[in-house]
Amino acid sequence: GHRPCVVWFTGLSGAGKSSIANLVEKRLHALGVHTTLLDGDNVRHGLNKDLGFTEADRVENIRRVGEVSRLMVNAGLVVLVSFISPFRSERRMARDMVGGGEFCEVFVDTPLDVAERRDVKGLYGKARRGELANFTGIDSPYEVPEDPEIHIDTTATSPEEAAQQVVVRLRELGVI
Ligand code: GGZ
Repeated sequence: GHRPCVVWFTGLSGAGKSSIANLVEKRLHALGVHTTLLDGDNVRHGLNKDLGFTEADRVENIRRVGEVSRLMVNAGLVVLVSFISPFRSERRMARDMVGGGEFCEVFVDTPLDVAERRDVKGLYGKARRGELANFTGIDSPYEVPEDPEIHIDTTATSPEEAAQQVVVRLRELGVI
């Protein structure tokens, strides 16, 4: 069995949040845990397609994701959430919405220079050339989590190892 909760991944664009969240989901499925995954791909193209990347839109993005997460936790799921969620105040808002006992924050810690060097989608390049405004880490802030339940240093940890660390921690927290 398992206890419903939200596992909230935060970090820069290209930090590896979605890769790790997907691997965690596979491992949880193998353990018979019912999960759902919310990320930019399935939320920003649907529910939140009216929102961009201004500060106000990011806050509204996270507010809606927090509300949906709460509904899904109440439906009994382990909800994996993967958004940059750059502001401490909005992560706090999401935690308060869901209820602190059901919220597990995972900081996917990839230094800006590492994410920028990878630049898988070419977005950092565009931001540096001025073709993309308000890009997190370039001309929009990322506030580092102060007290996350899980802190992953991706410069020292493979995605598989990171997923394993999350699963171990969820076991320690009594989620699974
Ligand atoms: C940051 C942006 C931007 C700007 C487009 N700033 O690497 P990706 O492509 O797949 O992840 C990024 C994603 C971020 O959306 P989130 O909903 O996670 O952001 S937030 O929590 O701050 O609301 C990136 C892409 O969208 N992207 N423009 N200006 N990332």
